[in-house]
Amino acid sequence: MAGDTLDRSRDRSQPVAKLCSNEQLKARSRFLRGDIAQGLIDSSTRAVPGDDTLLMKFHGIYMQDDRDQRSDRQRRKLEPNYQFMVRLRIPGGVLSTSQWLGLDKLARHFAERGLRITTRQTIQLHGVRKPRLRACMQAIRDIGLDTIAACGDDSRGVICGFNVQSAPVQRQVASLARQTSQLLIPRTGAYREIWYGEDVVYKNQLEDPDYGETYLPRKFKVGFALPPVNDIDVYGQDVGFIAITEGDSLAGFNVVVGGGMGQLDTRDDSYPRLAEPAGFVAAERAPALALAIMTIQRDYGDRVDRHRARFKYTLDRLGMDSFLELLTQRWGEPLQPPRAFTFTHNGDPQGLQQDSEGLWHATLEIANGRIQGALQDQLQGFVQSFAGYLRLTTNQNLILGGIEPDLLETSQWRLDDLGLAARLSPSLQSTYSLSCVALPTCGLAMAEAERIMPQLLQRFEDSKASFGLQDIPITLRVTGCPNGCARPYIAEIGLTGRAPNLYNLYLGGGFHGERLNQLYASNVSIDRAFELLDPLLARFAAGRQAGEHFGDYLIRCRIVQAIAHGSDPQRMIPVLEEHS
Ligand code: SRM
Ligand code: SF4
Repeated sequence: MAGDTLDRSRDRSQPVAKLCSNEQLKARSRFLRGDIAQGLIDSSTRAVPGDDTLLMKFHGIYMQDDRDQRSDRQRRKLEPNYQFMVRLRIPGGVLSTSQWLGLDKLARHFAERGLRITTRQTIQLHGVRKPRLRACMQAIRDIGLDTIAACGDDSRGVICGFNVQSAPVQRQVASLARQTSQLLIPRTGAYREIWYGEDVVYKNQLEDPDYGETYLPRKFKVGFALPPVNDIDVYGQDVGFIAITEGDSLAGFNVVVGGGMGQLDTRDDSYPRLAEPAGFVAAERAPALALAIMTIQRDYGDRVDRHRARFKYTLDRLGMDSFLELLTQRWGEPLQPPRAFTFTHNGDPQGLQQDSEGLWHATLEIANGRIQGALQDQLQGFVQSFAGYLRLTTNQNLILGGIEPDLLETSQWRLDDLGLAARLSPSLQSTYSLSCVALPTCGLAMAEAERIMPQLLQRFEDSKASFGLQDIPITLRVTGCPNGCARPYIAEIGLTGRAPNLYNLYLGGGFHGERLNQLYASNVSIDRAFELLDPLLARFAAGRQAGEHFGDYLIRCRIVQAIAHGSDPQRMIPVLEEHS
């Protein structure tokens, strides 16, 4: 077992005095307790103190305020409209119908803006108020779910792709994703103590042995993909497991390491990076391997400069060879060489799919993952007498899974009756488009994303159609800031917010999520972005080779330069045709 050979000591080369403030806070938090419990009962404010907002992230909770109301409330000398975003932990995104109905109920009761499916296939509730937070967390527990480590410097929600070709392999991989999540979550009793009111005794060093008192230097993300579908963007994960099958059984996983999207536009030494192959591991050992890699990041990650703390930077600093040596020491043997596989796309399946055991799965398109108003009611109505299960996708859609063949027709009628049937056949382009939450809740947003996506998508579809490209999927992703929550740097077209209605335009990502895009123009309005895109779409329509994707065309014609898995920021200087 990898866990037996782990060196649990933090890298002592980083002097405590120099550690960034988050590190000091974690160290004195008594395993994530801080003063959260006291802050919750302070009725003089709807906020919690600054330190506790950071610690609450480990519990899956973010303090936010409604940014649409900020200046008005400031003028009226009112405190910001503080509220909390609660992010659930749903490894692999699978929910039972009763869990769905439970979430639906508690979203109506505790939150505003319904349910939000995220790009890591979980649910977020926005707008929960402080006096009701504890009751909300208990209601989540009562439906068999939790929010532990959904945010914070720990292993985040473990994601798992979806592939109907082999149902047994799908089940096995999904189960390993759940096991990995279970193995990597913090063990601290703080969560049960604060939210459930349990009497848990603070156990000092033994409370969270795999993490230690300062947890990880930064968030850590693990995902499982099932080729030929790269729906989870496995190269964007800190650790990605790519299922390798032999016939109808799972042989194991190729392991890729060091992916990540977030960057700061103000720092040249911050960059998105694609994960690189590290080797192959037998299926049942994947969770332990994820833990072994996580402990390398725990011990070697940068705890002084938080902006360089993600595992991708640790890996670049150590070098792949040294990382593999370290891993061999902790793992007890080298990983086997990676095996052959192919990815063909990275979106969700459209409409109805039948799996290898005959069960049907219906993908419902959920624009930007937001489920509220009439849609929330329609889904509630459907799920009330649905015999299958629900699967959230990393493209923010909802799959009605496990429909028995003899119930398919009835399910289709019911979808039709409830006004949901059109969601089975969304436009091709919407299947390949993604945006992050951004305004009004995200405190880091500099521009709109979710709220402008419907108009932007329509405009892009019109543009494509005017060049006869309506049947060609192009991955399009929009985020409200450079953090990249909709993984924009892997898209063929990425727009990342810089200021109200100003975006950086990135072009040339790989359609299968295998290549980063390049900065093509900075600080452009949406109108200007279309002025730049239209001539490129026209050239693509005229000069496209059979089956060629937009991103590949831009590379072939040297409109942008290819960067593969590389991470060298010097190589990110684009070959610009035009600057704005
Ligand atoms: Fe994210 C921070 C929303 C997936 C990179 N992300 C945030 C926060 C919590 C803002 C904050 O720190 O105050 C956003 C909350 C907005 C809101 O109002 O709900 C936020 N991130 C989201 C979600 C909800 C986007 C969505 O529209 O679905 C996704 C929730 C995932 C989940 O269920 O766990 C989400 N975030 C991602 C992804 C995609 C992924 O993981 O596959 C990324 C890029 C991959 C990566 O991590 O490199 C991502 N989020 C970030 C970053 C940049 C991290 C970095 O390395 O620099 C931040 C900022 C930070 O951590 O400092 C961030
Ligand atoms: Fe917020 Fe930026 Fe993430 Fe969008 S990309 S949700 S604006 S942090």
